Amino acid sequence: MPFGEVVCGAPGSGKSTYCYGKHQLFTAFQRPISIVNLDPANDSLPYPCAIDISELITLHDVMDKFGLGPNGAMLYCMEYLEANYDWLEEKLKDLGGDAYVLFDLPGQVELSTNHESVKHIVEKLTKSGFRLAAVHLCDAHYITDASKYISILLLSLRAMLQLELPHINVLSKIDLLGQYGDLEFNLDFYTEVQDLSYLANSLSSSLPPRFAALNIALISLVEDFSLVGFETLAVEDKSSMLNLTRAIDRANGYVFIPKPVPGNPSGPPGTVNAPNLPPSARPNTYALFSSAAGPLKGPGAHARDIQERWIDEKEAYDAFEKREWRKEGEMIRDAEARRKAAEEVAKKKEGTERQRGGIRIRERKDPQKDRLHNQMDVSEG
Ligand SMILES: Nc1nc2c(ncn2[C@@H]2O[C@H](COP(=O)(O)OP(=O)(O)O)[C@@H](O)[C@H]2O)c(=O)[nH]1
Ligand SMILES: [Mg+2]
Repeated sequence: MPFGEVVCGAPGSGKSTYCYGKHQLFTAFQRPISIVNLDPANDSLPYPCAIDISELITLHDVMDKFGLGPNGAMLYCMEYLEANYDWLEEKLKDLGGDAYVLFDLPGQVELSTNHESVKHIVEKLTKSGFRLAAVHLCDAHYITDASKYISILLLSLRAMLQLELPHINVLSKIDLLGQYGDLEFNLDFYTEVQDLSYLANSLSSSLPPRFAALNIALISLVEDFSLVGFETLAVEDKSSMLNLTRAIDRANGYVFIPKPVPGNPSGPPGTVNAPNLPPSARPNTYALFSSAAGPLKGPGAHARDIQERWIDEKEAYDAFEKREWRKEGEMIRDAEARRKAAEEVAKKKEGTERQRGGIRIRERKDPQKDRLHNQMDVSEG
């Protein structure tokens, strides 16, 4: 059963970097992963790409051929991909039934908010058996300004309603947030989208008074849907990537698939085999569902920890991590030196043994000669 993520968000929000980071993380964990580049304007891809839309169509070709600008050409490319979905389907089949696929989308927001082609492609993928989640990246610095925050809330909400997938909104580049000065509220206010009426004051101070009613209307629109919340991401931080991965695994259902255990096809340790019972009565189901639906635990799982790590105590944490990396580097260097020294000793020992073995062979070589020697000794004596 193939799983996947539709990675969308504005240009520069970090989509391609996230795909590359996830590829590195999953490769280290030996989890399957393939990346499909669906951005025909992506000239230099940072990640190893399994399927590249530029084999089908490129932005430059469309611009040259039809005299379109970059935005029009991008819409044409997506419509062309939709019309030639068979091409994508064939290539995806080659990745196998257990593939985990990241779809790196172009940055034009209208593709995931109002244009229909991406929506139709996603529908076709879902029909063909893909379990997908949308991962919508928004640059975290937008939360430093109330009106920009409202605009990313609306954008995220619109993408959720348009794509109709399990949806994870992400504040990306959270490691840079400390650079933009103090936040008006704690980070969890923004990630959990708490009582937005607190923003009304900030909004009315930065906009003319005639917008006050509109601001209130926008705020209550977001609150009425009560759909938007944010995870956070600093792509180079392992625990941040792991927390996001757990949230996405829950959204697309990957967490419900027991991990294969080498040599044990019946499942992970402790699995009780009861295939004849209905699914809801199988003894493993409760454990599986309660761990999948329970709260996320571990370092950096809560917005308070993230605020401490990246905003309040960033310098102290950075210095601590540097010290830990240095220690780890020294340990690796020491271990390498010890390994080399042990190799040298083993080599020397092997050399001496070979020498000794050679003497023994010479000693044993000619017993007849020895007997003659002995006889000569006896006769001389
Ligand atoms: N500091 C920081 N920079 C990031 C992060 N993610 C992406 N970037 C940078 O943001 C820029 C745009 O990223 P890119 O992946 O090309 O964005 P895309 O247009 O959405 O694909 C690049 O310079 C990345 O190095 C992050 O988590 N932290
Ligand atoms: Mg990109």
